[in-house]
Amino acid sequence: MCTVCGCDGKGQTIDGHSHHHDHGDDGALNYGAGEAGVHVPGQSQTRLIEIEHDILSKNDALAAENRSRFLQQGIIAINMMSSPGSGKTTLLVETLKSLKDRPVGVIEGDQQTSNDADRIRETGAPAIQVNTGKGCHLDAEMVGHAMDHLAPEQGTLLFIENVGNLVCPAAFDLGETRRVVLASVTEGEDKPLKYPEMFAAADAMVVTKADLLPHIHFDVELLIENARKVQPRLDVLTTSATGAPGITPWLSWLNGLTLQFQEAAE
Ligand SMILES: Nc1nc2c(ncn2[C@@H]2O[C@H](COP(=O)(O)OP(=O)(O)OP(=O)(O)O)[C@@H](O)[C@H]2O)c(=O)[nH]1
Ligand SMILES: [Mg+2]
Repeated sequence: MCTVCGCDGKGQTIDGHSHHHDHGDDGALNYGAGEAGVHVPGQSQTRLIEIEHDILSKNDALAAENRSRFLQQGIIAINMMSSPGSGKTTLLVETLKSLKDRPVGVIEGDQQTSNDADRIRETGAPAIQVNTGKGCHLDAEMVGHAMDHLAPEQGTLLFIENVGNLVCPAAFDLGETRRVVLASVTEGEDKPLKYPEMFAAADAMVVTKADLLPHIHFDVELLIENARKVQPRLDVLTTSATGAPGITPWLSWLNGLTLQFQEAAE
């Protein structure tokens, strides 16, 4: 029996009240065990599924609009996601410095401040900041509005830096061409297992801050192994935006993607 709430470990209390958590073999209280995969006090699992379906279906319709707009304009849109401080903006700044010969644009998502868009504009690249307030992720509508303001030219390589968060951005399709998750070497090898939705939804993982490897205990191979447990086809690019090994693997990946799209358009 659960010593915290008195339930029988299968979601039933001894007085018959239903709970939305289960107990795993490891004894963890699992609030994601219900049909909705999430717990909100006072809401049934059925209601939560209805709410999620309602929100995500509206988002999916707007994401489809973004996707066809990207296709029509030959725009490659990269949705970049990670926990706060993994190095998204720093990687983008270094990337943009290397991509002076092609049209680029950046949509920056943060709860508050224009710090990141300011950093991007210093490279000369056009950027628009989206502040989500209490929101913890970008959604397709925000990206559509940002596109209206940014008005990227035909063939733009568009980077979308999502709000620093390893959970919520994974659920929201933005209409992007590819999803990229960043994982820095200071975060721990177990992040793909702890936040599987994010890694399962990604096309590529950029391992960042690899210049720090000589100074810390971190097993890159174990991180990759864990990530491929949740997404076996994940591309992996190990980088540092501030030292060795540099960002060449990431730039090559972007080039490969561009060639793929150019060939498909011909
Ligand atoms: N050593 C090292 N530090 C880095 C590297 N990339 C970023 N940093 C540092 O990590 C910190 C966070 O970097 P940001 O690029 O702002 O991270 P972010 O993911 O954009 O952060 P949020 O937008 O707040 O989620 C800064 O102090 C950077 O200087 C790297 O390759 N190596
Ligand atoms: Mg940033």
